[in-house]
Amino acid sequence: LRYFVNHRLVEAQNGYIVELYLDQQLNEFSLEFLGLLKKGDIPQKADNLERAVEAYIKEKLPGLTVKAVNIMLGSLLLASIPISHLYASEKNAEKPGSVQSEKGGIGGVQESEEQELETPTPDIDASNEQASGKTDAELPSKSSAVTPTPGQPAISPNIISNPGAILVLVNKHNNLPSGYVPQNLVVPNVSFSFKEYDEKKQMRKEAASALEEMFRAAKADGINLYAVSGYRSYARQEAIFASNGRKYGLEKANQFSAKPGQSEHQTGLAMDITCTSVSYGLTQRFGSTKEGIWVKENANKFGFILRYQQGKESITGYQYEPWHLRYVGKEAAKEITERNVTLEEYLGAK
Ligand code: DAL
Ligand code: ZN
Repeated sequence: LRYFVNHRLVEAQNGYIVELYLDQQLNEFSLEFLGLLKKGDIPQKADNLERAVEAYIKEKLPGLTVKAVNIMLGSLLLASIPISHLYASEKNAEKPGSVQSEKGGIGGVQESEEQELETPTPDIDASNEQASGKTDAELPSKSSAVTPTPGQPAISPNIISNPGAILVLVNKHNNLPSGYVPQNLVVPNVSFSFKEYDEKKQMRKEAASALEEMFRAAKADGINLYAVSGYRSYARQEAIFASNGRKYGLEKANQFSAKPGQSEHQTGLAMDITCTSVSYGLTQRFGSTKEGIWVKENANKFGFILRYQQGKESITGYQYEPWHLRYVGKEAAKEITERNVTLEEYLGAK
């Protein structure tokens, strides 16, 4: 039984309060069963709930420093669980092999399966993990075309004041506020490389509709596309970048993986896509498949651009990513594509 369908992060001192949204279909009986309707009974009578909370955070928010968890039913706050309760039960569980994270958050107690899958074997030879479509991994290419620390700000980056704008520029110079969560996130009705619900299936409504339109048009042309990874929270990006940093070193990692606040995925306007012939991987080989070529030629008609182009690494700050689509609206997408410029150049900004 999946109790929680979504979450929201609220920044707190030295960590986050995680609001976990219960499935609205849970009825009074099940809430009572969970111990939620009896205030004061937590945590003694809510073991099930706590296990569900722990599992959710480990899976969706690995590495996050969690200060407290609020259980929500719609906008109703049903219970607030301080982290000490959850962590105490984790310790008592005596799981062999568990390692306490440096940050002390419950999410970091043991790296989740997904976390480990963020960094499979680079690029070629898509691993089984990639084929399962579970990974967010945007991987380093074998020979990186990115010169040392391109696109790095000499001074501290700007904090973006209009994070909700469709033409928002997010890069190494211009960072999203850590607490920014886009409005109107929905799961586009398209094929994904994996089945189960995940936060990363979401995009902002307007981008999701455009993606649906594009996938339909592709299919009509005999091109089958699969979505892999859309919206990512600041915390998720933090965990992904940390994982890539450990594996590849920070400088190399930052050539293909954004630091938290620097990823377009946090806007809900980006989606990574793939196809079967590259085993659902996010690899530069996608660019030479018939699907990748179709996307390069047609994405702009639906309001998308290929954000990280070959030869533009010193402007974008990232290696070539033929799989990373960014929604900018039809007008801008057309001009950007026709002029063969980056979003930075189009906006006349760094
Ligand atoms: N791979 C892109 C740059 C990201 O991590 O957002
Ligand atoms: Zn991407």
